[in-house]
Amino acid sequence: QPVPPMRIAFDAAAATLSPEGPTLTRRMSDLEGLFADHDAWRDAAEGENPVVYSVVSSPVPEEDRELPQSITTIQPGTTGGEFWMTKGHQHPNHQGEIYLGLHGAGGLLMFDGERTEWIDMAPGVIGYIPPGWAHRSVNVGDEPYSFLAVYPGGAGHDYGWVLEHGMGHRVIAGDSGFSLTDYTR
Ligand code: S6P
Ligand code: ZN
Repeated sequence: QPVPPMRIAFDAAAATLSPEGPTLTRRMSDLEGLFADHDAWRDAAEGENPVVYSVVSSPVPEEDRELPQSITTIQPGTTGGEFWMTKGHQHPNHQGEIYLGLHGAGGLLMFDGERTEWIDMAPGVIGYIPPGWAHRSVNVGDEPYSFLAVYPGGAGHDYGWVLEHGMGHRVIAGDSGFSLTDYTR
């Protein structure tokens, strides 16, 4: 059942969509297997269990031929020296997607199974994710990082692919910003 044409108010500064559809919140306990330092992850998950990121969606459904949108906000932080990030996923039927940076300093890490690409994301930057590239977002700053995603409704989310293959590199906090290290699972 396609949705009717609709007006969606988009507040880039507040990182909100209105009207709002489903909202997703991921806490540290939802992120098992992401961070290289498993003990640091478990301490954080069993301790304060902070919200690491949240995703608000417009009411456009994730259905074939629809074009949903969502805003992801990743809180600033590190676990075991790794910057906070999204789980990351592959679209099972290999469809493209765009991200538009809204607030803060982040990065778009992409991996096609062999090659890694990194795009510095800031307000006004569009990151293009081609079909077949798994993608993960990382907050490399000290304030919340937000971006708008626009993606094919039938794209789906394969999280297992990333747990199995990794993302090629990890994003590590350093004295001056961040660095990408080779992947060690
Ligand atoms: C959906 C799009 C984003 C992510 C969101 C959370 O195709 O790429 O809306 O779902 O950034 O990331 P993840 O990896 O937990 O779904
Ligand atoms: Zn996606």
